[in-house]
Amino acid sequence: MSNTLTINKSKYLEEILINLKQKNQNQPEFIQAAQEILKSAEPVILKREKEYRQLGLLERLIEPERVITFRVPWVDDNGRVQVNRGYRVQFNSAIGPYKGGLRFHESVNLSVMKFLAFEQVFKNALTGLPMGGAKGGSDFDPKGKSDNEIMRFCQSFMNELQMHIGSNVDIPAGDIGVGAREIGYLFGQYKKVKGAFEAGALTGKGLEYGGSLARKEATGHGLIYFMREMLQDNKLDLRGKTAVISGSGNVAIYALEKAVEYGVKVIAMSDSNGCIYDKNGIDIETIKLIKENLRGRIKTYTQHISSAEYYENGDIVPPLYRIKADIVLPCATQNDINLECAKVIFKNGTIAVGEGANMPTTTEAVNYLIENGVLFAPAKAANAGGVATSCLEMAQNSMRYFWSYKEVDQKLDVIMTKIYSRCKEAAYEYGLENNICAGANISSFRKVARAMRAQGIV
Ligand code: NDP
Ligand code: 2IT
Repeated sequence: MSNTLTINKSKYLEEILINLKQKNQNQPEFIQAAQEILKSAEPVILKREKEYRQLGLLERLIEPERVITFRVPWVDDNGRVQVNRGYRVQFNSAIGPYKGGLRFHESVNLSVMKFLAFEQVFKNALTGLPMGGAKGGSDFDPKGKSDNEIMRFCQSFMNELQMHIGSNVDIPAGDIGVGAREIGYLFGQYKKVKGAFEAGALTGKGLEYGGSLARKEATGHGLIYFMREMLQDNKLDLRGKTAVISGSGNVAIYALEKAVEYGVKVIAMSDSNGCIYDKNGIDIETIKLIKENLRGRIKTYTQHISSAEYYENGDIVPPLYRIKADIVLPCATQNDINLECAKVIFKNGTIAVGEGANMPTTTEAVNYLIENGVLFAPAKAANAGGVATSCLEMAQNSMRYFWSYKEVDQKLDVIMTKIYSRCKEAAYEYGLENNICAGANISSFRKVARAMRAQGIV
């Protein structure tokens, strides 16, 4: 079975990769994401090298259409002025208005924003729905802030962002640190400043004011639908398998929920401090109580469930990845699974890794896992259910109507199933058989490239 590329080299691509590194020297995450797509797309690029060069296609593909950074001043509960940096990277609008989440986390910088926006371009293309790619956010740290501080921050952030978004322009949603509460405050301020109820300008809204049923669950549930397809295709079944999930936020919680529904025993979950292990299987209601209601830390799970143990992070391999499980679902943040982790995961006999988070696995670790025959579901395909359901939310907003939970969920299932087939077919077409990662990159690259070619040099 051939899982790696053995092809001629594209001179054009080689020049672009050098240029990418030179021009973005302090942006390691962006270089990593761009290199991965471009290298995977090499067989496609080779076929059309001359034409792409004439069109400057790759030069344009790796340069965001627009990068906006702005000051976000706000006043904390002690009356002190705080200043954060806000971003919106509008990367590519070849197949639709810009679309992508907002991240509030202290680690946010231009490199992180650009990598996420770049990934979003290709993820959105894979959904088959009309969305370009963007990402935004701030280096604001929401941990320990009061509701009023969160509200004042969101209002200040939106005072600037509103100039750059709109239902046909750019449609933000949530990501790390931005959930229902933040979207509510952001939408309220957008409505006030615009003087209009433009529901389709933000997604992930509350159900009372234009949100979609099943959006909250969509990324995690979609991940499990994708894993179901991948396993079935390899004559395997989710039922009876064990799993560990990194993170305990929106994506992780709903991956847990759907995994349990499919008969998977999830034995460990984590946050940025450490992980809990529960040999009886993690209790979803306790996790929801701790994370969604109390906004607490995962270690408090052991106060509710006596069979559980807590392990603090410390080693290069977080304790979560040392736990033996059939399935590993990284649902926290980027570059969580490094090569060392990948080696432990393989040694533990894991059969499949599914990326709920964006780029949670380093390039070396992805290559190692695929080369060693671990089934690998890449983020831009496996976690696309969130943004796809955001698009369903926009569709409902345009219709001024809403679908039932079942209707949205069924559409999500169909979308995830189709994404898997697209990846699989593209991989086969290029002789890469089970390499779903390469298939996802090739399929989405082709679609974006075709749309850019059709629209001329813009
Ligand atoms: P949340 O804010 O709801 O949860 C994030 C979780 O990841 C928390 O458990 C958090 O732990 C953990 N985490 C965050 N940063 C780090 C870090 N530096 N190291 C270790 N753990 C960390 O975010 P989401 O669940 O929405 O997002 C999780 C991932 O999924 C992200 O990569 C996001 O881009 C991706 N994603 C999200 C989608 C969505 O619809 N929300 C859609 C597609 C992808 P702690 O509380 O300790 O910080
Ligand atoms: O990374 C992602 O796909 C998201 N954070 C969701 C984006 C969206 O617009 O729903």
